[in-house]
Amino acid sequence: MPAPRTVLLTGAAGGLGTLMRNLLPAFGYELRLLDMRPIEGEPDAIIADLADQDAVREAVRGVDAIIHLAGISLEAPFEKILRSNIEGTYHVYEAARQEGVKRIVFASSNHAVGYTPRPQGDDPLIPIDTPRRPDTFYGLSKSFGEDLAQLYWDKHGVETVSVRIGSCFPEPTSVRMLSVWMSPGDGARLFHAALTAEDVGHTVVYGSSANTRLWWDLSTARALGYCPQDDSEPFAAKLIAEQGELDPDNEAHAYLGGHFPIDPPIWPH
Ligand code: NAI
Ligand code: 15L
Repeated sequence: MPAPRTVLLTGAAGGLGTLMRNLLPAFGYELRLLDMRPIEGEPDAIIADLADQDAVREAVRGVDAIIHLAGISLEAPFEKILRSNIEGTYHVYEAARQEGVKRIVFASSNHAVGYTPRPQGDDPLIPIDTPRRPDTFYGLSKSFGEDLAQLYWDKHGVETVSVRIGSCFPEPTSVRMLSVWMSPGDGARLFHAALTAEDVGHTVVYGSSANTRLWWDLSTARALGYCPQDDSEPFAAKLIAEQGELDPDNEAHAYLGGHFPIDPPIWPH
């Protein structure tokens, strides 16, 4: 597969989309941006809802690969998740099939496995083939996306790297995030590896930095050529002083998905 150059970035107006549209051009990509919201300073961005199948197909036409970030990024009523995350992701895959785009990087989430107990003490790291345990309708939609990716690989030869992203923000802001944080720089390195690795078929990886307090196994990401360069540990002392260590008796600290299984943050729109 020739290295992709032109890449459609869906969800480009969002938090992660904004970080990636600033970082990925340094790797040599020409980004085509799409979001349902306008993007300040980006007059050429495609403003389209993933519900509009024709608009999605037009947006995909002529690109070498897709980084699919668009969607509801927290818990929401099922009907909204269905429209943006389930039907919307189907529209992206169908457009890729119809337009001959052979590589997708799908923004899955740790919430596809959010009910998995977090490792404590000497527990082993959580493997990538741990059973799916979505913690919300949101997590369920990411589980669907991973299965959709598998179907489009097996049936149509569209390759995907599904990245179960931990928390990709400029800095970790909670003690849990010390374990699941992905620095923006490592996020860009992981997306670049996912775009350029050969013969990925459908590969599922966890998306995080090389955190000292890591909860999961990064080996499938490293096998793509991903070399994380960051670690959340420099933020640990301050966050622990403010918030305390994770409490084994607190249910909101018991699971990989943090408080999503107990008290999920709700999409505001
Ligand atoms: P965000 O909520 O900041 O951005 C999502 C973007 O998608 C928004 O700009 C929104 O307008 C757009 N969008 C939503 N529905 C759409 C639709 N139907 N059509 C077109 N555009 C639509 O979320 P964030 O943090 O940037 O996350 C991006 C992706 O990565 C999401 O799929 C999220 O589930 C996933 N993810 C992010 C994590 C993180 O730490 N930021 C962690 C795990 C997964
Ligand atoms: C996600 O999937 C969300 O999109 C993001 O906003 C964070 O809440 C992240 O998971 C997390 O688990 O911290």
